[in-house]
Amino acid sequence: MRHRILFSILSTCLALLLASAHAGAVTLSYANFPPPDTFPCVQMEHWKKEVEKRTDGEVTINTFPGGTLLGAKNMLRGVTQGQADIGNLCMPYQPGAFPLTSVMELPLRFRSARTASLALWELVQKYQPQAFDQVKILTVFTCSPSNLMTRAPVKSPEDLKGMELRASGSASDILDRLGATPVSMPMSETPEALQKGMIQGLLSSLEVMLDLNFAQYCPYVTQANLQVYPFAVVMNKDKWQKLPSDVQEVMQNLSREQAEWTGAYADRHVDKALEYSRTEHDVSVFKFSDKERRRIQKKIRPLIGEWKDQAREKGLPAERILEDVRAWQEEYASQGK
Ligand code: 3IO
Repeated sequence: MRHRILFSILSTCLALLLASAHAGAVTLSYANFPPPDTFPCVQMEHWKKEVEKRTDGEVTINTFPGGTLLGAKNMLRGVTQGQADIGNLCMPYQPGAFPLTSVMELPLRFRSARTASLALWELVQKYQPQAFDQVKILTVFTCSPSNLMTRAPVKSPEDLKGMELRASGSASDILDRLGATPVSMPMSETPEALQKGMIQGLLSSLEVMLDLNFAQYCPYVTQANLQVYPFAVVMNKDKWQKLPSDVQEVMQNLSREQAEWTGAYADRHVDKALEYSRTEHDVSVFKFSDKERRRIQKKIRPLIGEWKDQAREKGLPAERILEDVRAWQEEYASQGK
């Protein structure tokens, strides 16, 4: 009798121990730099939900939006050093640090974030960029094609002359070629700069008109499709290698799907933000004529050649990379835009 009671107590303890060891066996922190409502954080919450669901509760992801764990510019270093297990970084915030994937920042005229995100995903699979050697890439994506959000109307490149506009990476070079005065900073610093009048607008994807309420400060939008901003979600390598293989598999299988989901979400959200800007803030949306577009392309096209020279100097097969990116662009654009 005593033995039976003892046995049942012991086996209950064992069962509880196993259950608690299973539930939340792996807990990971995920750092992000912009506020929670922005698309990089929406994709983070989507990924968290999918991973938790697909691992049956074996994994718990704790998310830290708004730069509460790591900021925009120290994301890669912070994840490499283990201050966060996972982090979302925007490559153009560290010009020169990503000589291969910076091809995505060029004025290649992607027409959607979905297409650009899938092209970037293919790019990192095929070329395994060295800049990410110290981390594991979980997924990649881009924002939707960038346009101008300004305090004053921009109807031709001449209107940009001397205008202080916020951008980052190649987007700043593009603004420079068009005669504007680029001010480089991460998106997370832009709301304050706009509020204080330090800048007269920005070059980025339009969903921030809604998510960061830039419609309040920028009554003018000029659709120009100048470039996209590429992002990468990276994980500390040691933490990755210590994950159970079933969890690694879930994350691996989610990588491309997540890139596509995020791109499609970003594109949808731009449409919603434009509708909001027009109806709630009476924002004027202007589109350059074909003639203006050709003049602009001519001014900024040399950036592609300059990227090639820099990439070649670093020993990269620049020509082949560009050809591949253009082929993926065409392939994925043919599925939608
Ligand atoms: C972006 C970055 C953070 C939050 C929302 C965003 N929408 C577009 C971007 C692209 C970007 O990184 C930038 O700096 O324009």
